[in-house]
Amino acid sequence: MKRRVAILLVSFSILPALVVRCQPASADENAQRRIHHVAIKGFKFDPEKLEVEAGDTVVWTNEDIVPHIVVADKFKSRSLDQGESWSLKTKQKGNFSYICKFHPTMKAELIVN
Ligand SMILES: [Cu+2]
Repeated sequence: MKRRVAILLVSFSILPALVVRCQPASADENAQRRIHHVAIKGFKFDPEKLEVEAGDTVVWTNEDIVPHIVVADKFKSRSLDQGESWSLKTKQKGNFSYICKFHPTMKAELIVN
């Protein structure tokens, strides 16, 4: 009986280690590294200045209770309610200043290298 308990204990301690090793491969980690997040909260973009590589994706998420719209010369989101996100896959290199269409004092910059 004691031996059976010991075997159970050993298998329970090995199991989590095996589960951790079975996590998705590094390809997923690379994909995640190329997604950048901008929070919209307190009537500010956070970060206000973001540098990415061409081909990266930027995701804006509105955490305010009022809607916001991300607008630059080259891109524009739909109206984002609280909790909603909008993503942009960057193609063109350059510096893109953007604002919120509803609140033009909200200013930020996206730099695509
Ligand atoms: Cu706004």
